[in-house]
Amino acid sequence: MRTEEGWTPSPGGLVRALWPMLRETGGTWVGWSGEPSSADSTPEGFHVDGVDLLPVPISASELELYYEGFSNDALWPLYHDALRESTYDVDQWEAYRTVNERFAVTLANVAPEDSVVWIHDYQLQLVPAMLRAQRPDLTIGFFLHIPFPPVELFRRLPWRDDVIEHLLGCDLIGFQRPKDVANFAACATDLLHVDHHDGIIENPDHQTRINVFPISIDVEEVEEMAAGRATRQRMSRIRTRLGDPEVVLLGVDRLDYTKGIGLRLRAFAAALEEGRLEAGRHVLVQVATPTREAVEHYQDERAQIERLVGEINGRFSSIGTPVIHYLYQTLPYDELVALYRAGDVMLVTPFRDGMNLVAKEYVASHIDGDGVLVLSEFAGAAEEMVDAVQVNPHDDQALQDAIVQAVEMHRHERRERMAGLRSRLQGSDVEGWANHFLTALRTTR
Ligand code: GDG
Repeated sequence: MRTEEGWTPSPGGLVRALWPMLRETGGTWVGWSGEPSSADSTPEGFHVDGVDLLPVPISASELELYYEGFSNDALWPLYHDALRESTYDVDQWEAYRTVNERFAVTLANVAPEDSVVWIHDYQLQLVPAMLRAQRPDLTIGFFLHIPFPPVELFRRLPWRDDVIEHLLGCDLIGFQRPKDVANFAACATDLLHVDHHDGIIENPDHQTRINVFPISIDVEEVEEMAAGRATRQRMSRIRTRLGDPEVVLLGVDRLDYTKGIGLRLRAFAAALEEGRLEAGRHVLVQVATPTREAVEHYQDERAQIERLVGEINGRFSSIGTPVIHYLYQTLPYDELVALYRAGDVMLVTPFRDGMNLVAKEYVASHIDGDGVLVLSEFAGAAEEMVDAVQVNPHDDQALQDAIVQAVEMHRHERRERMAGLRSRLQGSDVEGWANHFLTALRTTR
């Protein structure tokens, strides 16, 4: 992305995990710059903080067809339990192919002989085979950040065989959960009749390994930020401005229909209605980060959530003390960490989520050893975060009960659960995740 200081990589755990490695190994980061440009342009590579960056151009119309269209209006809903109807459009598919081919050609041109290429996420699923066809010397890995759907759903995709065939161009494919590995194996064997045994798929000229690599966060960085004086001051300022409530409940999500924001708001309102929670004593802060605003499902979701916030505040607030504080904004990361620290109860209630890093960031921020995480069973993070209050977000009553249980939880139990969550998280940070994947990838050949 472009800032006043020039081009910098978008902040985030992935960048933080891979940057030091790329700097050490002299690797190149190939990606979209974040701004549309002519598809024929050949952008210059540049060097930032010891790493070579090479932008791949994507035009405004490709963004609409490839990114907003095929990636986020066909694949994203399909891969998340078909929570919304997917649009299957042949022009979007063609644009997806074209952009994937452009990435493959760019990579084929820059990758040194016999080097390792690591491709990320659902927007680039065709790149592996396209790249292998041009550069069989390369070792190719792919990590899917979102769930891989069960075969009954995946079958709906008109280009289902192409997607699997192209992913099988990899030497290693990493997934978040064992279920994603099983779903992918079932799709590959059912649709393409390939031979699969012990996490290895046999292709005519190579093997593809499939395995689980649950992603994590930069635990140390979040902890350091949480411990800082500025964060502590910010945290107490937040609580004061919220009217010093007994319990601050918190939600932080991209405003995405997979995240279950509406359900959570309704469960909170129902608990107020039934007198299990009380305005003034209990306050909910919901940060909803703007995302994919050009896609209709996202516009609808935003309108529904904002109406709901208005209804609930209208019904339960008094002047100067709303029950829900709603921010449709992207906050600076240090402010987010202060909010995590200020949150006594964190609500992470997606219908489906590859992992969910917010849950991990909340736990890392709670260096005080207190705080309760309410976590959907349908987040990938639920596999590891067994000390959270886990809940089926489709069950209104169970969700309301989980929220009330978290609010009323005795200090002793809160601390015990948080200790369990924190000790598991300490042992699995994003650097370990990246090392684990790359070591597995390097040993595939
Ligand atoms: C995909 C998968 C998987 C959020 N609001 C703000 C902000 N954020 C940051 C959080 C967190 C990240 O965005 C969100 O990560 P999640 O994992 O929760 O969700 P997705 O964006 O859907 O990510 C997911 C992930 O990939 C990684 O593999 O876990 O399942 O869907 O880091 O902190 N950051 C800032 N301001 C905000 O307002 N600065």
